Amino acid sequence: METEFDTVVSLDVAEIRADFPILGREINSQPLVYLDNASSAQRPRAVIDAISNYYENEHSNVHRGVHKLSAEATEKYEHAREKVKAFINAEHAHEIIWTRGTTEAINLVASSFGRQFISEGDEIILTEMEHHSNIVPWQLMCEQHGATLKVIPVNDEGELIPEELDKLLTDRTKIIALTHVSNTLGTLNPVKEIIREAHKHDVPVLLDGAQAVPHMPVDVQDLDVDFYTFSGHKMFGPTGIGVLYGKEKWLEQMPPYHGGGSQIKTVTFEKTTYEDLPNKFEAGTPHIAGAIGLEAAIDYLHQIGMDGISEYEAELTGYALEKLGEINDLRLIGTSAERTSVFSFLVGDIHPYDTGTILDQLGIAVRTGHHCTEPLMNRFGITGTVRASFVFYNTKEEIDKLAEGIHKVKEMLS
Ligand code: C6P
Repeated sequence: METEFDTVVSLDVAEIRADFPILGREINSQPLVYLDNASSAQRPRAVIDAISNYYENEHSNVHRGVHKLSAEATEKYEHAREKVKAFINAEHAHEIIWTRGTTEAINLVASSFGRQFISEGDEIILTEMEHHSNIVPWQLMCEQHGATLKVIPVNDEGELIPEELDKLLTDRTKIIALTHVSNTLGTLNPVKEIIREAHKHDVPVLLDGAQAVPHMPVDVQDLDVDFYTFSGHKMFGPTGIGVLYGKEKWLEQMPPYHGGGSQIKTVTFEKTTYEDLPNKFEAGTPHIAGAIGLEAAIDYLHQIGMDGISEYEAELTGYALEKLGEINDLRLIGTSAERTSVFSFLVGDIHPYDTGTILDQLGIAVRTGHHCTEPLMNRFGITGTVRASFVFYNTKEEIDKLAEGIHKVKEMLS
């Protein structure tokens, strides 16, 4: 199915870079080479302007006032929800729940789905490559209800071992939660196949889409996924805003996560009744500017075209693989053929922090450490890596600078 987000255009990267004010900065007297996008991407001027325009001209609380400003703010806030619905091709706008980010979205599902559907002896399936945000909420829920976690292992390339899923699925399996793309390995998981398999057993699937949504078109109906989560700040939008998509049939059955204003039909000291979706899950004054900023980010992505973005990033990925592959002693952690533009690596026996610190002196921002995936680090027998992650405003010249930087690190520390 064609959507308004399919337009393929060839990317004018110089023009795109000019849209991101921060990319013009110098760090340590060097032009900034920002390769920490998987942690948090930068914002284009359009997003910054949408947020300041909202605060300068349009702010009021939503869903509360009869006055014009409140009505306008409510309209904009709900318009942003419609925009997200179209962006991921959800069937209904009320299947889009605003959250603070991926972490809160997964906590919402673990807690609320858990209260409704999980009891002693039930099982939840995760994978070995999950971010802590897709482990800890399930652990907390399991402790509360007496359920257990089962884990799909990864192979040496950093890919899931699909046959293991069949072995782990039992009639006690209540949900499978896994990442669409690994934040550490860059692996793009075969999520459609996993969802199909899970549904054969009537088991719903939650996908953590934090590292997928900024890079490729996502269609939740085509995936037939039950829950999908992502964060605004990784997709060029504001921090503090994120999305939980859930199929209506699940969200309808799940109890509220937070309690408070704006989510209720009636309150007495004896009993509270709740609003319909999505309000049931949105207690309290929400991050209105965040939703409006996220809409501006989606418009920006739309303008470039998600297909064009993934094509360009695939080209950058190929180039980075070639350049990093030429460096002796560089060990890539995560070598799946199905991958995105996230690269975790070690250089000889040099500590990742030392590599990251020297790269920073050269103006190159990378992330170092366990990337909130400690179980995955244990799987590879390491404590951390250096991670460079690219998006559509990065260039081949920046990949060359990274490679030169790594050579300098080797000269200084080997
Ligand atoms: N990963 C990284 O550097 P929040 O913090 O809620 O926006 O996103 C959490 C999260 C969940 N799942 C995945 C796959 C993620 O990558 C992240 C965030 C950052 O890799 C910060 S730890």
